[in-house]
Parts: sequence; C-alpha cells; structure tokens
Amino acid sequence: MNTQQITANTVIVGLGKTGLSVARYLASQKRDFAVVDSRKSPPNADDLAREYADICSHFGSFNADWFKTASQLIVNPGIAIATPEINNSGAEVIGDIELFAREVGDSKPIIAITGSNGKTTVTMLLDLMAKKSGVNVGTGGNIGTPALDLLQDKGLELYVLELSSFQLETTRSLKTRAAVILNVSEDHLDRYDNDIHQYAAAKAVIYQHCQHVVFNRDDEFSRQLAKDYPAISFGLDKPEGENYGIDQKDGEDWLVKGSEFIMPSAEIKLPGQHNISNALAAIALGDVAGLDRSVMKDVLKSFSGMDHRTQWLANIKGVNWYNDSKGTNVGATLAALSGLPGKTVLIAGGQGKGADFLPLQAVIAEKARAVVLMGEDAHEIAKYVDESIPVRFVNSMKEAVHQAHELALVDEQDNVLLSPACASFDMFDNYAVRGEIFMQEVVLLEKELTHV
Ligand code: UMA
Ligand code: ADP
Repeated sequence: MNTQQITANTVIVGLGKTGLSVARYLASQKRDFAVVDSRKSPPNADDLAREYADICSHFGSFNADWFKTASQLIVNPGIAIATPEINNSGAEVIGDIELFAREVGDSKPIIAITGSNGKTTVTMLLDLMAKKSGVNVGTGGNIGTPALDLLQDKGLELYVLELSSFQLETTRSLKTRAAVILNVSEDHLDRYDNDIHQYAAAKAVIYQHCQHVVFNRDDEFSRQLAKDYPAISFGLDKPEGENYGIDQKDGEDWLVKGSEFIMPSAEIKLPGQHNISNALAAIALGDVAGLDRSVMKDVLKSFSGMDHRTQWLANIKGVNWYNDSKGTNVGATLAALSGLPGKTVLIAGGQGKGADFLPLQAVIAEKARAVVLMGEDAHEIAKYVDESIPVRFVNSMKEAVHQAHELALVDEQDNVLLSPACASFDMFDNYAVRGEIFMQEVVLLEKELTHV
C-alpha cells in the first residue's frame, strides 16, 4: 500500500499517450493532479517526470487510497472502469474525450466516428476530404493522436474524432455536428461481460448530443441505436428519400444520395464492398460538414488505404498475398475473406477476446482453400472449419507463411490472406508488428523462390 498523501483532487489513471495528454491539458489549465498506473514502467513515464517533476505519481499498482481521496478520476481507455479500485472509489469517473468535450462544447464542429470496423478508414477519408477542401482540420482520438492534443492548435476549424467504445464509456457531454456508428459486431467482449448489447450500448453515447445522426441501415445494431433520432442512413441498396446508397445507371453501380448520382462504385480505389459502405459514410458525414463534393470524389478515387487493412503485398508465382493484420475481430475477417476473388489460404488466430467464431464458418467453407492457425485461440477457430478444408497449426509467422505457400494453388490464382480475427498480444507487441513481420516473411519467401 502506498501511504504517501496527495493533495490533488484529480487523479489520472493510466499513463500512455492518453495520460500524458491529460497531464499536459490539466497543467495548461493550472489544475493540480496526480498520476497512477498499474504498470511498473508505464509508457511516457520519462516525459511525465521531465515535464512535471513535482507531481505525485505511483506506478506498479492501482493506488486505491489515492482514488478514495480524489473527487475526479480521469481514466485511460485501456483500463476497464469496472476495475474495483475505480468502481468503488466514489469519485467522478471520466475519460480524456469528456475533458475534450467540456472544453470545446459547441464552439467548433466535431465529427465523431465509431464502429467495430472501418473507423480508421472513414476517419482518414474525412481527414483527407477536409484537408483537400481547404478546411483546417484536427484529426485524433483512437486513431493515435489524443483528442486533447488537438486543442493546442487554436486555428482549427473542424475536429474529426475516431472513438472507441472504451473512450465512449467515459464520455457524457460530447456535442457533435455529425456522428456515425458504422457497424457493431463482436469485439472486446472480454470488457463487456461477454455481452454484445453492453458493447453496443457503450457506442450509443456518440449519438446523445448529435445534430446529424448517421447510421448504417445494413447493420442491425447501427439501425437500432439510431432509431430514436431523426437520422440519415447509408447502405448498399437503393435509398429512400435523401439517404445514401447504391443505384444502377447504364448497368453500373453508382453511389447515390436520393436520386442524385454521385460516382460509380468501381471508381473507389479501396477494395471490397465494406469499403463502399465506408465511402458512403464518409460522403454523408462530409456533406453535413459542408465539404466540397468534387474533392470528396477525388479522395475516394485516389486513397488506397492504410497498411495492414486488406493491403495487397505481392504476386508470388501467381498467388496474391494480402496483409490484413488489423483484422482483429470476426467482422473484419469476414469482410476481408468474402471480398477477395477466388479461393484463399487464410492465416488466422491469436487472442479471440471472448468472441464467437461461428459467423466465419460459412465464409470459410465457401472461400478458404486452407486455413493456417496460430496463437491462443487457434483450436477454437479450427472448430468452425469444414472437415474438407485442410488446417495446419503453426507456432510462428515464418512457419505460417511457408505453410500457406505450400497450400495455395498457383494454377487457380489463389490468394494468401493474413486476417487473424484476433488480437495479436499473445505472440506480438501489437497488430502492426504482426503485420510487419508477416510482410518481412513474405519478402523473404519471394527472395527464396526467385533464387531457386
Ligand atoms: N494498462 C494497464 N494499466 C494502466 C494503464 C494501462 O495495465 O494503468 C494497459 C491496459 O491493458 C491498456 C494498455 O495498457 O489496454 C494500453 O494502454 P496505453 O497506455 O498504451 O494507452 P494509450 O497509449 O493511452 O492509448 C490509448 C488507446 N489505447 C487503448 O484504448 C487500449 C489508443 O488506441 C489510442 O490511439 C490512444 O489512447 C490515443 O487516443 C489503440 C487501441 O488499441 C490504437 N484501441 C483499441 C482498438 O482500436 O481496438 C480500442
Ligand atoms: P477500425 O479502426 O475500426 O479498426 P479499420 O479501418 O482500421 O477499422 O479497419 C480494420 C479492419 O476492418 C481491417 O481488417 C479492414 O479490412 C476491416 N474493415 C474496414 N471497414 C470495414 C467495414 N465497414 N466492415 C467490416 N470490416 C471492415
């Protein structure tokens, strides 16, 4: 037990990027604070010590004594607010997005984006669309730049925030010009008592003080969560009224708003139906923000996506290799596997976060040439692979790549897709490291094969 007394009413719980941004914000407001992190050496501890030598900090455990004397805990999104030390503290529990919301109020327009999948893609699209329309935009949140850091630039005209369910759990007063829940499928269920409704309810907060609610009419949860609001919808069918969707012109699919034809879907550079859905969401949000339509179309024609998201890597002896390491849940893997043409050797596995892999069964049966599995939940996924499809268990990415190479049929123009449907933390530092290692192994394989 830490017996040191603190005078601060506010305790930052969890350092990392969020905690440091909160510390800097509170310091800029001349507010006193203390910092606690359950990790012995949390990230950014050196920066904190250098910038704020006099503040009280405690690392290595949650310091319940400090929580009890505090009136406000500002909790990092990576920490469950159900943690007993936090839940029993009696203090107000908020997160960095709530602090941001209280500071900004409705002084500047905010566009907020959440969903189980597609958040970063839609956020990046909006960011590019705004920048190329000449708007001074600040983009942050779950995408990497903490929202509070955006406040340092006083000249911003628009905020675009990617928000996770973890961030929304501790948010109450975010006032948005427009907000979207792109979709809800099983993810992070270990944080929500294995209950997808609790997870969806956390996301619903995004619509609470929103001028223009945008929802995905193809997604049951998104539809449900928007039903109490006047709302704008998008979907992959012909829309009613002034909503967004797909219609046919000269035998081609076009993105439309009501009866207005916007652009042919074939012109969107991002691959797969799920990205057409993402494009419609981005246009709907961009319209509300008053962005230039022709600029939005140009962005959709040129943006090829971010690394680790159904990213094409190479054609090795007729087989196309894709890195979808960011496919960290079942919904993402479902979208990636069903979106690729022909048959695919799927590399999957890792930490399933309590998810049910059943939704993958049908798409694996239809699309998989073989399945290569690794990590903690490899055997759990194997239960959903039809007996006729070969399954190999491996212990490293190198092995996975070699097995996949053996299993892919060159004459059939197969694909190899890394889309784990799982978190990476059992074997790698994070999904990006997993994707980088995969890419390195693919490069090595290509070299080996071309030197034979
Ligand atoms: N942790 C502890 N004890 C603590 C504090 C943290 O054990 O006292 C652990 C938790 O397991 C936690 C992990 O450390 O999950 C990560 O904490 P961190 O300090 O690395 O967090 P930040 O650097 O502040 O990053 C957070 C978001 N991380 C999470 O929500 C887990 C980042 O999203 C976000 O970009 C950043 O704030 C800025 O807003 C990342 C993420 O993985 C990309 N998000 C999840 C996702 O997208 O699926 C929700
Ligand atoms: P997020 O930020 O929500 O994790 P990303 O845009 O980073 O979303 O994409 C994460 C994963 O989800 C990738 O594997 C990507 O191919 C897939 N994905 C992107 N958009 C969608 C969507 N609308 N529906 C299903 N999967 C998607």
